[in-house]
Amino acid sequence: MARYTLVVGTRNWSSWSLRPFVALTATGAAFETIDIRLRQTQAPTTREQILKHSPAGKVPVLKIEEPASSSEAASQQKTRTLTVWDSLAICETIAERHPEAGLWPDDAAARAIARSYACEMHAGFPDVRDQLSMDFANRQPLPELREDTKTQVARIITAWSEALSTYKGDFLFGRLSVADCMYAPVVSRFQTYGVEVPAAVRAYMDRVLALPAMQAWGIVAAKEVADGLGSLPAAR
Ligand SMILES: N[C@@H](CCC(=O)N[C@@H](CS)C(=O)NCC(=O)O)C(=O)O
Repeated sequence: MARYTLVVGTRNWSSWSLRPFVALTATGAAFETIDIRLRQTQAPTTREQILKHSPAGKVPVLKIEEPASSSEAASQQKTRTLTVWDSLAICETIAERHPEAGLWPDDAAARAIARSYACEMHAGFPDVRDQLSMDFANRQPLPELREDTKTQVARIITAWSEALSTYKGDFLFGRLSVADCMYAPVVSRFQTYGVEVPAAVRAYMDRVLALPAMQAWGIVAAKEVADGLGSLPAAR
């Protein structure tokens, strides 16, 4: 049996870390988390702490410890640890290792579109990240949005609406998929800043916010805020 350890950043801020946390929780597999405080400038700095887990120096990181292969075992190695970094790479790895969780749609065409959704989120929406930074446990007034931010917010709402009306399920592609995991931080951002959305999108957001992973994440984020950590927006 593999042993999973997910290394995450300050939960109130770390939008990238939330994505694989939602995916891994959805598989039902046991895992441990290591929480790293973002924005630590004194030793050990955030970067120094992350570098102990990943050469890329960014969270999230998934460590998978499992029995060594027969050739490795021949060289006396009983276990090996695979390190995976980048939120989308981790979600892909989780989906591949847990096909029973159905984290990609069964239908090939739907799967291609779901991948497009995930990648559009992964590579895009810089102004949403900048102006509506994740502040999971807090509620904030909506700032004056730049035109580019408004365009990106509108694109997200359209994309969600189209998927919900096409696939007619509780989540974007019917059951929970990597696409929902990738957008979970945006659900949190829209909730924090009270972004106005149509009723079907509001209902979708409520279902995402009710996921056990989102509830569990929120408890730790609220504790961070109460303890004085995570009270300034940082991660985008
Ligand atoms: N593309 C990466 C981005 C990860 C990223 O930027 N993570 C931020 C925190 S949310 C980080 O590790 N920052 C390091 C630092 O603050 O020193 C992913 O999807 O995982």
